[in-house]
Amino acid sequence: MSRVLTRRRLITGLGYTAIAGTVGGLAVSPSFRDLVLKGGETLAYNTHRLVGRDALVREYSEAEMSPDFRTNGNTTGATPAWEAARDTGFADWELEVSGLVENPARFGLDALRAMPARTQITRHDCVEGWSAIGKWTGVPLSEVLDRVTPKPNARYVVFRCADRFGLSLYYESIDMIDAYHPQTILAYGMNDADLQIGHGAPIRLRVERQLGYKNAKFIMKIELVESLAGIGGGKGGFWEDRGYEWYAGI
Ligand SMILES: Nc1nc2c(c(=O)[nH]1)N[C@H]1C(S)=C(S)[C@@H](COP(=O)(O)O)O[C@H]1N2
Ligand SMILES: [Mo]
Repeated sequence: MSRVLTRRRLITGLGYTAIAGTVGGLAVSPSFRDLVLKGGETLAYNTHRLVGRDALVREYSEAEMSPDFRTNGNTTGATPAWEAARDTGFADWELEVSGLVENPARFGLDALRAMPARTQITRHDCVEGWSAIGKWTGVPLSEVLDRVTPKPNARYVVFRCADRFGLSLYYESIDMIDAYHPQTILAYGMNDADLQIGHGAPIRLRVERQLGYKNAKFIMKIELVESLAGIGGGKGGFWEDRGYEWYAGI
């Protein structure tokens, strides 16, 4: 628990400091006060939306890749379905895509690999204070969404994972803007090899404008929803339910 609070203070603390420096004694409007009170989350969200829905994060060269990319959080799936799929080398694994879509579907790894692919070398920033530059290959989430046709009231994409802390399964969520961002991919490859189990095999999310914990590993199911209220603790992710920001903009 103390680790959670420390991490949270790190993010929101930075936001407060930055804004307080700018405000310095100005009479602030109610909306600006809102922004200050909500801290870094709102600031990062608004900044990203201002620079544009498709603004790309920096991509790096092969020479800049980290020699070691550590794992963090859970390093294996733990549900019977994931374990059974792992035992077939993920040949039997299927991604379920459901919720507010016209055509719910299931995609095996071969089907995902047959879709248009994207490779990007990006920097992963963990809220615990480490970063690593890695090469990710996968299918843009937009390609998958195009095949299931989201309904107009779909507002969030929820990622259901196969690992747990205690009794709680890991999950995450992003909005439709990040879902359609060109660098948002379902990665099945890392550093020119198949995605290793420790990094979230068979697929993990890369959502490059946000911190490490948003990048869900061991994905089993993608669900489109209108509200995050009924899911987990209602805050949009495993760590969000424990105090982290939902919008973890970098
Ligand atoms: N399913 C799942 N996804 C997860 C985690 C996790 O524990 N379970 N940890 C998150 C955190 S905090 C980080 S920093 C990254 C770590 O990814 P890596 O193991 O590839 O370094 O995965 C994120 N995604
Ligand atoms: Mo992290």
